[in-house]
Amino acid sequence: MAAPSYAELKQAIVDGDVERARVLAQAIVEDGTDLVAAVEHGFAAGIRKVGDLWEEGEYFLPELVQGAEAMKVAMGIVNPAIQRRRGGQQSKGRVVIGTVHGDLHDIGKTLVGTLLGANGFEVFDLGNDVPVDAFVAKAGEVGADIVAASALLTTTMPVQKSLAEAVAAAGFGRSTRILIGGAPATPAWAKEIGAAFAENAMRAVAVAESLMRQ
Ligand code: B12
Repeated sequence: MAAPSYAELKQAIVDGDVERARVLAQAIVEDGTDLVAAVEHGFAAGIRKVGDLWEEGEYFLPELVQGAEAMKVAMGIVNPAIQRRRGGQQSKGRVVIGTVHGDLHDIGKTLVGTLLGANGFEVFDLGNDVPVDAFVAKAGEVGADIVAASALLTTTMPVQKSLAEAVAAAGFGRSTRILIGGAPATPAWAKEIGAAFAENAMRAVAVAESLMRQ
């Protein structure tokens, strides 16, 4: 199979074609493609397009769910390969990441975890609908430098605040920083709850690196 183009990767997600997404993801893992670029310009561009089509009323729930499923399958193949390629590279820091309790949106969070991992962070991804206690327990267990929390619903944003409070109260031996994101989160909200903020996965890497320097 010739190396898939970014446009083909994007289209598989827009079409919600799970099988095609699987085949293309396997192909780029095997042919040595730059996986981070392929995720950003291919698969992630596809899911952003699906989001736009949904907002414009062109796509309905079945297409949305199907696009999300194709994205999940692709990332399930690409993510471990990114980690493997990183190999024994020294860790820039430990990040515990998840989507907060009550919130099932995990695509953006997974992208953030992927890019952090690809850029030298050790990432512990707890998935979605993660209770505050589970974040805190994992952060304590692995000695997290950063706890990163995603929320896509205005109704679940307050859980980011509860998490920031719980991490502060946990009394870890060193300062563990909170990093938040997700469509409704803003710099003002982050400031209010004492967290750092990044609006997308690329910025999350830069912000995490600057948190490690502080
Ligand atoms: C896909 C999707 C779904 C899928 C989720 C599939 C999945 N596995 O994630 C499904 C169909 C399941 C779904 C369900 C629902 N959804 Co929905 N969904 C979306 C949609 C269209 C796209 C989200 C997405 O994946 N975007 C692509 C990713 C790449 O972008 P992102 O998530 O924003 O992430 C980027 C940044 O925000 C940031 N980021 C994200 N997380 C983090 C974390 C950190 C630490 C950092 C630093 C950065 C960061 O970086 C990411 C990468 O660049 C959005 C609309 C939208 N445009 O956002 C609605 C949206 C979020 N959903 C919405 C709603 C209402 C729902 C439902 C309640 C619908 C319903 N009535 O059942 C349910 C909620 C279920 C639940 N309890 O969570 C609303 C939320 C409105 C609100 N203000 O609260 C939105 C905004 C749609 C709308 N306009 O009405 N949804």
